[in-house]
Amino acid sequence: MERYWNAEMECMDRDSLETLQSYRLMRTVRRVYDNVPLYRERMDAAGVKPEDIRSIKDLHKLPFTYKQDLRDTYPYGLFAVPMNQVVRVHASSGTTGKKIVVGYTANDLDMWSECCARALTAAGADNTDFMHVSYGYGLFTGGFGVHGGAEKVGMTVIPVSTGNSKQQINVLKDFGSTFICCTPSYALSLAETMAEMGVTKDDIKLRAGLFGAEPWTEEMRRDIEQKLGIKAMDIYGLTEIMGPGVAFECSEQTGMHINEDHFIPEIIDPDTGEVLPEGAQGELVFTCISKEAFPMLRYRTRDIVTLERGVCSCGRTFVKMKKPAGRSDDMLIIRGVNVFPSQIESVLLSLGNTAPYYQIIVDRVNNNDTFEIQVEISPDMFTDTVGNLEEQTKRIREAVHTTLGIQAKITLVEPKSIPRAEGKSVHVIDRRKLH
Ligand code: DLL
Repeated sequence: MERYWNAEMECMDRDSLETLQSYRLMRTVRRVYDNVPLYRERMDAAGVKPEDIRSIKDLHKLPFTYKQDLRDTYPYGLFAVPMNQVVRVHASSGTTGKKIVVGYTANDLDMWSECCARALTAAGADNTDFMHVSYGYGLFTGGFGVHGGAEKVGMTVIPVSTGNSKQQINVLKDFGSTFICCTPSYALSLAETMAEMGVTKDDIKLRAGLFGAEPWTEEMRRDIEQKLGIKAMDIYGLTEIMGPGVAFECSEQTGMHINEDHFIPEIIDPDTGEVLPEGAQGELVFTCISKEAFPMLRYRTRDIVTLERGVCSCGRTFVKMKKPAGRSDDMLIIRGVNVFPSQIESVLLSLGNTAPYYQIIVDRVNNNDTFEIQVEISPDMFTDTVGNLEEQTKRIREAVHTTLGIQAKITLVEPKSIPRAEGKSVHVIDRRKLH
């Protein structure tokens, strides 16, 4: 039987939900207009006053907010409460290496935990479960986000964080973890380590897991389920809106329910900004209607998705989003880390000695992302000694690692070997076939 954390909200009839959304939207718009200069300037420029927003039908009148706005107001310029009410910040990387920073009041953290508790309950968790959290604890929202939800549910939380897979397997075994949260690729990597250690799925008690933070396919789901002997569920979220728990899967597993009492989704044409009709694929835009410290209005997520309305067989009335079909910008997620081609470009350019031609080749081998950067050397370097070329390769490798925090294979290639583009350059070859 389907279980809910908060049946009153999760199964609310549409009319009541829209009334609640309208009320919360009006309140949020008034508050950000009064407290955040950027929203006030944007709304003034668009000729929209808080009193023009009387229901969710007026949402389209509000201007969009973009990732660039978070960079321009770095670090705290979009916060809507005084800093003495902010009890936590999180951050994620952006194109320039400068992070984007978000904040939470105590009420915001409670709401976040509530959203993650809904996700965990939908995945079958309860207070008898042991929750192994292998998302990173730190500025990344993954670890702390699901941790809060698990505590709310009353699970016994084991905050392992990332890394040291062998030790993770020992903890899984010895502490009796029944639930796990990590990226789907890390789940498979753990399965591989388990096999190397001679530990079988019968030696552990895991029964389910909640995976997200990166795109993953149905094939990957089956692989995880089979190798770990568990039920694998999807969870979606992004730093700017809250972190994990913005949307979550139910037993039907045909999309993720968006916590619509807190976040209003819209689908727009990424090129024109026009709101698209029900069922169309486009860019997902979110408006936060209950957050205090960091309520984003019409935030452009860049994720390309389809929304599906109608009552789900699980009984929830919240709209469902299909698994994201890609991003409308050029951000790559490699081993769970956000990577922008422009970051690599600036590393290469800052080191000199190479031509400004490079190609990023990403693939997935044995369920692990591979990441290669082919860099064209300048003609004068072509005649250089092998030792010098090796030295150059090492410098690039180290600089890329310092900037991105992940290792790349660096391959120097001959002058003119990278294809010159006639229109936009193609810097990324992503062979992972995730969609
Ligand atoms: O990845 C938050 C999170 C943590 C979600 C743990 C789920 C679990 P960011 O680092 O800001 O936040 O990255 C957000 O990751 O816009 C999507 O492109 C992608 N993403 C997140 N969840 C999923 C998912 C966290 N389930 C960006 N499926 C988002 C596909 C996902 N893509």
